Amino acid sequence: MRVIYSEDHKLRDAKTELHGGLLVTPFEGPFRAEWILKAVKEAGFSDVVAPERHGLETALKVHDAGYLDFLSKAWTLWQASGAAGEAIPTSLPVRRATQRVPNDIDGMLGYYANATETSITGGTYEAAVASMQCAITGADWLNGGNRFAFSLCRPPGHHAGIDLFGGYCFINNAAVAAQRLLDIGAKKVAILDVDFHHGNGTQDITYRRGDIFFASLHGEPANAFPYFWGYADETGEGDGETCNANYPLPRGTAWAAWSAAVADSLARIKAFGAEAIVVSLGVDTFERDPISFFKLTSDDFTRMGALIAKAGLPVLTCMEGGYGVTEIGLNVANMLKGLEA
Ligand code: SP5
Ligand code: ZN
Repeated sequence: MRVIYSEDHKLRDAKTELHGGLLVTPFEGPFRAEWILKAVKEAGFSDVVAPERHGLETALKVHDAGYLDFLSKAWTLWQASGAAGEAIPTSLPVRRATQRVPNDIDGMLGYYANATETSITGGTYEAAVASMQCAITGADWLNGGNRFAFSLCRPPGHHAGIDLFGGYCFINNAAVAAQRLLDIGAKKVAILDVDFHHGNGTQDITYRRGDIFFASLHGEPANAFPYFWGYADETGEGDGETCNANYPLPRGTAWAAWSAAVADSLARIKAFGAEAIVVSLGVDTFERDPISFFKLTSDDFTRMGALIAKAGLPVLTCMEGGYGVTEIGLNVANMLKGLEA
């Protein structure tokens, strides 16, 4: 399995996350990619390469152009506004508000946010672009006839919508990878999101499309971030009708119920006719994750990989969440080992 990794993830090193009423050190930091890289190398995945450079051509097919432009200049505008800290959205265009992009950076931040825990900092955009390039390079590796690739994306992407950032995400790496697979020859692909949190950004991007099947297993929205997306009755619209499958699961969900849901999602993906699967891999389903409530063990991640591989399709794994404990590295390595077993 080829691993695609960029040192540029380190450019995303926010000092603040709004959590529990305080500005804390973010759960999503550079140490995550370092722990994961170390563990996958120790597990024998030694084919680690840097991503190819790519511009925004593919990203522009899944994101709004004004949004990407905003991301590219948000930090500069924020600094010019004289603010002392990192850029945090405060005013959002909620129910019945006028949906119009403000000129003021404080207003723009709210317009383009779907959550306010995530600060934008200097280097965030550059790191997000490098993360996206890892995803594209992984898609190209599959297109070269290889069955597996692991894009060690950081920052993660699955909460980034068409024109929305939040949940530690800015550019939707998995959606860009799926778009790339379509652009280079696939007719239909699937994104299987096994992060603890609903992939609301990915769902936003794919919801009206018939060429990408999106399945997400996650903490039930009534009790888990992102709260306002991820119910089972969100099944797709227009061309994407029936192409969206949500599996909201309760507190304490462990392997038995989790694996039954993933087996169902894989059957749907096969029936859809996907030619490849992009896995949004969050290991925040781990029993000791600090912000989540599932109960998967480290061995369950090996089983997860094996179960996904059994679908018989090429698999591009893109890194999403997983926090706090060094086992995030082991859990990722286990999933990749399970895929190859
Ligand atoms: C990529 C990814 O995993 N993003 C997750 C972003 C979650 N951010 C907000 C989480 C709020 C969680 N509150 C948990 C309370 C635990 N006691
Ligand atoms: Zn997550």
